[in-house]
Amino acid sequence: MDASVLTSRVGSVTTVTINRPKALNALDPDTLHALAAALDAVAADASIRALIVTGVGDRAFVAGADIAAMKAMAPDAGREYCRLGHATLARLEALSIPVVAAVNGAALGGGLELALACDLIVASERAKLGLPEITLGLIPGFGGTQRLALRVGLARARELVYLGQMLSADEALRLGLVNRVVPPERVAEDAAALAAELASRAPVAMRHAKAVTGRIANAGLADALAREVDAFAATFATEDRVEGVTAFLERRKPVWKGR
Ligand code: CO8
Repeated sequence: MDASVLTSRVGSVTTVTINRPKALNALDPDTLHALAAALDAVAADASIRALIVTGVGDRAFVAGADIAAMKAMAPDAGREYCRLGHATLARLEALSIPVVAAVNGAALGGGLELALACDLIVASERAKLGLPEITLGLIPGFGGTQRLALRVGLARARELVYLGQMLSADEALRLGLVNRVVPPERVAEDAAALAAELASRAPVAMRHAKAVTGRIANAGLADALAREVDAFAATFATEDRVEGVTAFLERRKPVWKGR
């Protein structure tokens, strides 16, 4: 079986690629574990100066948490899956080097949440971005309720979380959700050029720049993320979550019961 997370390196820039093309790179628990291990290896190597996170293929960066896996899960397993996502993205956010998300296609739900834990986002013109969890009877559970508002402000974040809308890359650029939008065939190259530029800066200054800008942006984040786990788990325990996930897999509209 192919590894679900691939790591490659050019000079002092490492790229971590989510590799589950059949599920549009959805982050099932095994893939989250593999991602965490890849991030630990990056953290342990002081010669790496910048990281790129991307997805394999040209359809998806990451299409979210794994909806098929969620269908079979009891509420406690849903809470554990949510915690695993939080722990993995906390490792990503804790890296001392700058991280570029190369969003080569759909970045939805847990996929956008992965990109939001990166410092800068380069997106394909064809990318779709959003937090559609509410259309499954859920709320974002990999940090999106907090990190989206930190990027684009509360009013915009609420609109996206409440409606579950998908944005085009240009709309995401207008909101300040992504830093750059480029033609699909240039995503990898432009992300690599940006990462190489970041890697060329003074390493100690870069480390402090990241830590201090993160501090002002992320004050109170850990407590808020813990609350997100509880809120996500509450939605995961509803009949509506089972209906929402089943309806997605059956390609039909869900019928909500409000319980
Ligand atoms: N999980 C598992 N499989 C998926 C996912 C996913 N998130 N997204 C797509 N797939 C699968 C499809 O089921 C399909 O499989 P198959 O070929 O076996 O039928 C295959 O990938 C291709 O998908 P589509 O046929 O739907 O491709 P389209 O090009 O028509 O559409 C989209 C692409 C727009 C990306 C569409 O697939 C889509 O809307 N995907 C779901 C997006 C979504 O709702 N993501 C949010 C998921 S919930 C989430 O992320 C919660 C995060 C917190 C979780 C906390 C832990 C529980």
